[in-house]
Amino acid sequence: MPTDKCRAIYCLLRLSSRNLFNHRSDSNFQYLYQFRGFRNHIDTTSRLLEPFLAHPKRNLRICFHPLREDMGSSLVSAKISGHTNRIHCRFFGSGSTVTKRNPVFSTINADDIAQFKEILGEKYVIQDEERLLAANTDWMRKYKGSSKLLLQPRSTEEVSQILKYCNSRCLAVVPQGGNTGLVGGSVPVFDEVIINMGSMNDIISLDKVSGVLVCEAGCILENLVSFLDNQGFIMPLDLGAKGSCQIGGNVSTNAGGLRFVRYGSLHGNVLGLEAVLANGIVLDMLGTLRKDNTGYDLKHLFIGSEGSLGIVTKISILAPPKLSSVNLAFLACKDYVSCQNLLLEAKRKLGEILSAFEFLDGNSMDLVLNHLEGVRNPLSPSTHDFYVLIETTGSDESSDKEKLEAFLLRSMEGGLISDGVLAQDMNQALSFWRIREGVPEALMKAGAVYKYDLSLPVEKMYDLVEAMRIRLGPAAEVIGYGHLGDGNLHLNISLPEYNDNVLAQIEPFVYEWTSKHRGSISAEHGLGLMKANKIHYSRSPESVHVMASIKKLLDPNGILNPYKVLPPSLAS
Ligand code: FAD
Ligand code: 2HG
Ligand code: ZN
Repeated sequence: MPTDKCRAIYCLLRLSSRNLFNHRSDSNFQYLYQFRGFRNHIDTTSRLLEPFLAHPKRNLRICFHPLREDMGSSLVSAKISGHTNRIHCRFFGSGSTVTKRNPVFSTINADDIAQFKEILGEKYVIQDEERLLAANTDWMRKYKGSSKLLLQPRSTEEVSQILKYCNSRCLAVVPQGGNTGLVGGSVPVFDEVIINMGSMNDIISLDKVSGVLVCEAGCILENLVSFLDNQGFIMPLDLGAKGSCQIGGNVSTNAGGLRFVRYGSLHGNVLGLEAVLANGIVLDMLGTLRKDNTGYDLKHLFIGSEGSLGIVTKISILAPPKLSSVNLAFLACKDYVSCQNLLLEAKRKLGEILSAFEFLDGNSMDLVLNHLEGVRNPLSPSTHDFYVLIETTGSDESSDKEKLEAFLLRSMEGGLISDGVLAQDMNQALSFWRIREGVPEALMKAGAVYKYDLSLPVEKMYDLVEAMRIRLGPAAEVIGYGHLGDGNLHLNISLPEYNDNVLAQIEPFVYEWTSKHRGSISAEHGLGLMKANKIHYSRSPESVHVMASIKKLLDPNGILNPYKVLPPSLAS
């Protein structure tokens, strides 16, 4: 047997001889779990938006001004006869995408501010420049709006009054949760009013028999995780942004995350919702029943519609019981086919206890090691082309462990795994997760990034990463990672700075490739602003037409999150 393999098998056996970590018995679990949560930091020292310039009837000389040298999102300014004027037009992500401000929308005036103060009280009507800057800027610092107003409602009634007023004045709004979205959906494009849901953060009830949690939309995911952990339950959703994202944002993006392979989509786990329509009407769909076939199930329209049909104010969600035995293995595979075969085997042999199956390629690992402090490769000194994390969660410590060990040894002997280590305690498990969850953060530190979140047949998925590497050559770092267990690839292209020539090589190629393989151009992040004009790559014209009709019915003035999700020409 090659020495590498011996070492790996030894490692697996040695480390798995103890139980890995036990949620119930470890009093430090809560702290460590929270530590794992990602904390969002917006760079408040970023420059404020320069005003746009415009003069529709003249020939304009248009020039691009990157807002930050390292993040090249572009504003358009124009000089007309030596004067600078406002142009209501922006370029985002793709050089070919131009968004124009819809002139139907009104502009905020003093009467509006007075009205909002009347509804919310002075403290919750925010015009402070620094806070506006953060709320106008997305997590990637790629999309920046120029809103002059941030509202923080504390009740459904306040949300209703805000929307009723905005609708009557034709003021456009952006619902905002934790602002961790990755497609430019959570920030204004122009001067839309930002409605941040963070002050609606009450946990309303937990039914310990059914496991149904009811809470307000502004609850931070990690706070719900902690609350449920103390009560002997878990959230059916886990993602790297848990320290900042809100359950309302998760529901509105239909977030997938790390546990999808086990617990499935929020379309299955969310039992009920309360949402406020554009005209202020409150839709009470906050049921807590597992089964309810009375007519159309309207809540599903709001799950994944990215704030374009209504503002979600309350949620009821099914929380699975916390189980006592959790194990995590960090493995290396020599090639992508081995990762794929390992997944097939894991589904067959670990079936009922499999709770995560994630992968990252060697380039993603290098990026994490180069940019995140304190992270090390648990399998060094060798480096590998692919890494896989397999987590199991079950109720029988000894048999779960036995099952996983047997699976890993068989996979190692069969050549599917070339090296591996089982976390021997919670700290080690957290350090393994840090590698996988740290990839988006490492990408941000590396410079500019083009992100694609694709659903593809698993056997084809990595071909796209390789095709992109050949296409772009050494000018860009192409990495592939993601939720292999769900057929979800995160293709990321990292560059020192944004470059329109490189972008022209990536798009529309990436969308055409995905469409040709019958994939989806948005597996879990949504369409937002980035892909509003790309929906046709994954949905038929007839489906898009029905979506536009639904939008028109629920939001006839188009005030809710304009320019996002659907092509603006259809939505307004
Ligand atoms: P925001 O970013 O504030 O908003 C997202 C969208 O939802 C916007 O269109 C906004 O208008 C709308 N919205 C927000 N709240 C409401 C509401 N109450 N009512 C109506 N509309 C609303 N996503 C995944 O699916 N899986 C992952 O594994 C994952 N990992 C991530 C890791 C990192 C480090 C980061 C930064 C992001 C990750 N994301 C992931 C992307 C992101 O979609 C999720 O973080 C999350 O679901 C967004 O929640 P949020 O509260 O931050 O919403
Ligand atoms: C993840 O799974 C997130 O880590 C982010 O969905 C993906 O950065 C990305 O492309
Ligand atoms: Zn993801």
